[in-house]
Amino acid sequence: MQHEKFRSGIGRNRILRFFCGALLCMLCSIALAAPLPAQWSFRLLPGDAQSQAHPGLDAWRPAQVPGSVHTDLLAAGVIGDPYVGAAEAGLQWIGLADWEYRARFDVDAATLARRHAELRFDGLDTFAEVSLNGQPLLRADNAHRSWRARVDGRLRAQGNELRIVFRSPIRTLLPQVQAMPHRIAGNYPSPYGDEPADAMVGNFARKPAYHFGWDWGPRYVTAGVWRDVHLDSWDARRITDLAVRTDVLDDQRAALTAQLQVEQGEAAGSARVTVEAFDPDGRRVAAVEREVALRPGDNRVQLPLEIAQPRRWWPVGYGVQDRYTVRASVQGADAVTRRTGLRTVRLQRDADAEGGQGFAFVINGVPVFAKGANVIPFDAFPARVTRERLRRDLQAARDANMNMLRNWGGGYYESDDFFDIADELGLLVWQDFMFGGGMQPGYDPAFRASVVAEARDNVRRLRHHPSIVLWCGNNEEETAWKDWGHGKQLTEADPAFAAQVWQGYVDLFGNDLRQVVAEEGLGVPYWSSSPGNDLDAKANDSRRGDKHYWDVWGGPALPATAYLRETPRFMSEYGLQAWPRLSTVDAFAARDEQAIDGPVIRAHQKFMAGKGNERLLHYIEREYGTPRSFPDFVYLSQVMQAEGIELAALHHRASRPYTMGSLYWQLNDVWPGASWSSLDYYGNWKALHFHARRFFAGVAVAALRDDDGVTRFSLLNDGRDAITAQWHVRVMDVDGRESARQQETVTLSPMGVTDVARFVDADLLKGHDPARSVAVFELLHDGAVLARRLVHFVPAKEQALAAGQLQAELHADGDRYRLRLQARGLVRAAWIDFGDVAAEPEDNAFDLLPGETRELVVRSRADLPTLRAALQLRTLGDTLHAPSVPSR
Ligand code: BMA
Repeated sequence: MQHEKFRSGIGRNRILRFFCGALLCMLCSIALAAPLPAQWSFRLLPGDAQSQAHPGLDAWRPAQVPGSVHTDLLAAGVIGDPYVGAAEAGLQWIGLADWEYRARFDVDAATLARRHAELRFDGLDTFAEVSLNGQPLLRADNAHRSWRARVDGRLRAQGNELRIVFRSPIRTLLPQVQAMPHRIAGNYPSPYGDEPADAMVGNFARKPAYHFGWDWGPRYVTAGVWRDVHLDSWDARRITDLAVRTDVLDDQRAALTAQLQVEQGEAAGSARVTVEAFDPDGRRVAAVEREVALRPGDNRVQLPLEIAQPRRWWPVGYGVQDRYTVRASVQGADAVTRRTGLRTVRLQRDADAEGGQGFAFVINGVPVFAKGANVIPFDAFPARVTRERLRRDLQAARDANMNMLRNWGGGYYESDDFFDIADELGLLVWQDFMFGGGMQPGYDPAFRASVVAEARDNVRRLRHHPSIVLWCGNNEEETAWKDWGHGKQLTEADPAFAAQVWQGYVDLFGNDLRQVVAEEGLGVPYWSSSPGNDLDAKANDSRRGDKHYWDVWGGPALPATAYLRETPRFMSEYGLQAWPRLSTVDAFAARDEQAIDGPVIRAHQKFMAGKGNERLLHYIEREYGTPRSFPDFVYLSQVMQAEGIELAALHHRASRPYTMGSLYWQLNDVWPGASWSSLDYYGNWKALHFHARRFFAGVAVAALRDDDGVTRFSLLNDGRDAITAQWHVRVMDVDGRESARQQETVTLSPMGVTDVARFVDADLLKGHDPARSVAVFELLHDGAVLARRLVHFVPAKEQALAAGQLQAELHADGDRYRLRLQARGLVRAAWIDFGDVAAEPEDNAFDLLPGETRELVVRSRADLPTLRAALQLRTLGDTLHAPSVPSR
């Protein structure tokens, strides 16, 4: 916070800031309409077919709004926890039933006295029939958009009743899907028999796709009021939208245009419109006022604003995240505020001499190498996701030196909280529209109109967030059609229909959504599909556009070293799975259920319909050998994931500027289970997340050894300044005897890669035993190690790693603890675990050289004896060579 430092000595400014801040808070509260204060209840719709198997559910029970029918049934004690055990099969009936929600509410005199009123539903999931006081109000069929209904004169002071019937999406859509002579590709078929595998409805519903099950999460086809309901009221007019467009942004000035939407009542009139801008310290830095004529209905009002010496919003690592507040007020209407950041964004698409085309984000004129991960929904039931949970996982992303997250298209458009936190933390967001895979009826004009309404809604809701730097049409639809056989099969079966489906795709993603982003997106670029090259002939091309690479883990299941031979322009997906730590597994499986092939464990492993552990074993066995117990399996899965993804990410970074991004699959989890995530459902860091903090650090060492025994050594510097430092390469045996050393002073170019050398094994080993050797590549500055990477010459299972090489002592130090570690011989993949005792070591999942010591801070509320008793240490040597199977 550089600007804070410059100002901190000036007392008068502090006081001014306090008052301006307080004023802005008041303004914000005016702008946020409070949720409808209502008593909500729910029931199975009387007469529903499920009532025979589930009697008594047509009685009203208390409901939570925002919420979902599954969480309401759980709270009512009707069902058990959908995340515990193997609960899914027994809960699919919920998605086949119709449900009814009811809200009873009173309206205060001030609201009643106003001329106009509107009920706004921020999220109805999905096929909903809404009535107010016994009269129909609206019908909804899209969970991704908000729905509004005017209720002028329809409210009373007491005893209003809102009813919402939610129809089963499966039963609603199945007849039309079954009537199709040929089907379009869906995603994951239900293994539970609630929906026929050859007539999947998910792609026909504008409902979060992952609710129908995904390869990292359960199938819970839920329903309900998943976002807030508001009652808005006004008299002469109201502001329905405020956007701030940046027209010019340089060091001297920002020229902005405030775009207001003003809804005027029945009579034309005129009103004074004021727009003000407040700088990050709360000082008013610009204001404009104008009398405008207003026609009945919708009016667009534009006012120019100019800010001198603007403070820019930067992605983390490039500068501060300054934000301005813009306030618009119209005489006779409530004021509206928007918090925004000033930045420019450009997608650089330079053609190269080999026929390739780049893909790079340029923010405020600076090319940014994107480092980060893909984000999936944070829960099967989105209303359970609190701001605290979002902050926890986004903060963890920033702490791991990420600067970009991709919001993947199979979920839902994230909450305002998500983007507010991303803005604050300087995380760039690649935002997909909500299409997760397969194909959809783009040939149906009504479907497309629904998507356009949804897109307009969300782009308008989110466009003031400086974090959003790309709107992307969908996830993997184009590549699925072109490369996975979907297009070919349908074309063979019914060429005319296939042509219609493809044309629908082009209309929707090539035209409709592009146009919405051009009209509403305030200059943020649009990209039709990930992976793709914006409707180029080839969809997943390493030389053009962005790339998803799944030959490692997926398809041929190549070894992780294959990552080194895949060099795309921007890697937007690649991944390896791992299980979460044992305390997370304990949350859904009893200890005696914890077996690699146990039914509860398989129920929480969604890849290849529960066979994902076979894929995991394939990778673990290749490099580390066969795990001897479930805890070994969990640990080795994390080591494998971390080491594999590290190889890929460093290779992507070392390929700069040809490659300009590396987003691994995936950051977070939807529930406790096996997945490609680096953070588990509870926010615990897997080994990968600790590795990410090192391999995404601004300065890092890439020493990448391929199967041919060649190690490419380069130094990475994302910073905007050159760095002069020293590199060392040492080769030693597992007991620390050094056999070779080289070192040199080097200047690392800014925002780039400094290639140092290529080593063949023989140059490094000089005849020493590869199984007993390790090469240590380091970058040092003033004697301190800035970055290090170890290179091994044989798979870990063949390396001479011994058990019992790590010693630990834990001491209290004021309100925290210090853990002193000492390695006798080479220690790989040390893992510090306190079991069920809450304790966080400041680092984990690291290597130690023979003889090396390291001291770590541990934070915990537990006392010293409890912590000492809980402490468990593991290393690769212990896991592969300890005489007995470790217990816990
Ligand atoms: C990708 C994604 C997801 C999926 C993941 C893991 O390609 O787009 O649909 O969950 O792979 O298989």
